[in-house]
Amino acid sequence: MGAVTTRHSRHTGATQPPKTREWAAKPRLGLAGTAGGRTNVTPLRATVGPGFTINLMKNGRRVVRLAPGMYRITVSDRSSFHNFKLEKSRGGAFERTVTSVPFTGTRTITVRLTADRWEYYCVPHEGTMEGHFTVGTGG
Ligand SMILES: [Cu+2]
Repeated sequence: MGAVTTRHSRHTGATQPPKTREWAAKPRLGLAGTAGGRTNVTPLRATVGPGFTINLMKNGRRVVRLAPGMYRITVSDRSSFHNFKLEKSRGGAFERTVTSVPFTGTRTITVRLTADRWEYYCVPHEGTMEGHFTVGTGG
C-alpha cells in the first residue's frame, strides 16, 4: 500500500552494467492493485448478524475508505435471517450476493474495488442494515 515510487537511487558501485530496460519504459496506466507486476490482495472481514448488525472491517476497523485494488472479503454470516450483498452504488455497475438469507457460515470472495461509492447491506433489511464506503486514491 502507499505511494509507489519509481525513482532509482541505487548506486552501489560501478561494477555492474547499467540495465537497459527499467521502469521508465513502463507506462503508468493507473491499474488498481498492481505494483511492479504483482497483484496485492488485501484481506477484509465482514460480519452479518447476530442481531441486526452488518459490518465490513479492515484490520479490525470499520471500512470508510479504501484504495482501489483487489480485496479478499471473508463474510461471516451469523444469522439465518440476514444476508450479505456488496454493490457499487455510484460510478459503475457491480452486484454480488455473497451469502443467502438462510445460509450461515463463511463465504469468501475476491473482488476488484474500483473508484467511487460502494455499499453493503442485508437485502431484507436494507436501510437499517447497511454500510457505505468510498474507494479512491488520496484522502
Ligand atoms: Cu437482515
